[in-house]
Amino acid sequence: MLRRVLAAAPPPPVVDWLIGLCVLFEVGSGLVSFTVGTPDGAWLFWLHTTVGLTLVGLLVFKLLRVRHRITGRVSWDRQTPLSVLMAFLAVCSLATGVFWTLGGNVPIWGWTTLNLHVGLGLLLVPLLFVHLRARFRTPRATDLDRRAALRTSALFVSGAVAWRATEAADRLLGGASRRFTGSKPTGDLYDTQTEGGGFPVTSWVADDPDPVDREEWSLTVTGLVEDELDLPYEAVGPERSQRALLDCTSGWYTVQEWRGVRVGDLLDSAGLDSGARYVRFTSVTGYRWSLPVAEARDALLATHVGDRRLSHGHGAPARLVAPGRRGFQWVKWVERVEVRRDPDPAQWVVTLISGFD
Ligand SMILES: Nc1nc2c(c(=O)[nH]1)N[C@H]1C(S)=C(S)[C@@H](COP(=O)(O)O)O[C@H]1N2
Ligand SMILES: [Mo]
Repeated sequence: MLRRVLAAAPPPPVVDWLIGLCVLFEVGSGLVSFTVGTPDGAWLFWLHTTVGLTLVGLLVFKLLRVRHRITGRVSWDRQTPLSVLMAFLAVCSLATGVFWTLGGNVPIWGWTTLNLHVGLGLLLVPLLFVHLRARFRTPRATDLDRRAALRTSALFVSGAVAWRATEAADRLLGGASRRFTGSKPTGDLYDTQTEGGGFPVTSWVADDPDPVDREEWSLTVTGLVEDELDLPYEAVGPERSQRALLDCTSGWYTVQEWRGVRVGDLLDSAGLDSGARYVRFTSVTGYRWSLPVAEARDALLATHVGDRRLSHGHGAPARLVAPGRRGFQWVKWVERVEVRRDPDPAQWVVTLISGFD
């Protein structure tokens, strides 16, 4: 039986290379997927799942091949503990990924199984490089013959079939409520009654300001505008209402009725200068995100959600509502709107470290 499984494997060096490449692809596609919020990017999630399931097959080949080195018939060398740890992490990150895909979730200290999947996957990257330093071999031409190519293709086809099968299984298990991003309705994950607006308060990392006093707060509109604005809370009046879906990369989503001021109206009051291309929203904490002007126009600075004023946790006095963007881009506690010519690559770092002193 084991021999028959191994007979379907590409040559060992090819398996090893494919594992390395697939892991890197999974980490890359997983990180990029954090920025996908509209269905035209759904293919990235399909690809991520297919390559992940292909990786399951590759790991089976690899573990069957090296099992003697682990079970001790060949004595351990200095690299073996690292290899065992990597195998463990790889199996766990694949298992958590598949489990989540099938609708499962076992929260641990407020972490969803999707968070765990991401964390385990990221841990693998540094270990992979250490492992490569010790065991790296350039592939030889003889490894890459036609048979190896056929077996490799067969493996990816099996991965794609397995992906379709998990989709079907998921539908049978009632997973239709999940988005293409993998996110589930909050009610599946949290006791929504205990949370302010019926959905969880989530801050990406360490952003946790003191409550912002509405009386002292004001919203400035600056940058490439004809007239700078400095608006008190009452002027950010909730005259515009919009239903929008908030999809957090922790794996939950919620549809809410948001009310506030349309960013396009703010920009019209201020008047745009000719070079205006981006609008940057900055929180009292420094956390910030930019949107292209056209997209920003349709965004909302919300002061209310549902029939209530925003709670502190959800970003009072005002937070960005950016339909089609992922949750981490919906800046909370916004105090400054800046019209700019250039994009803002540093926002990627700022969002991660915001709140750490
Ligand atoms: N200033 C600031 N805004 C933020 C965050 C943050 O940490 N700081 N977290 C973001 C993340 S990751 C999400 S999912 C949403 C969550 O909004 P909620 O707490 O109202 O559910 O806010 C976003 N806005
Ligand atoms: Mo999030």
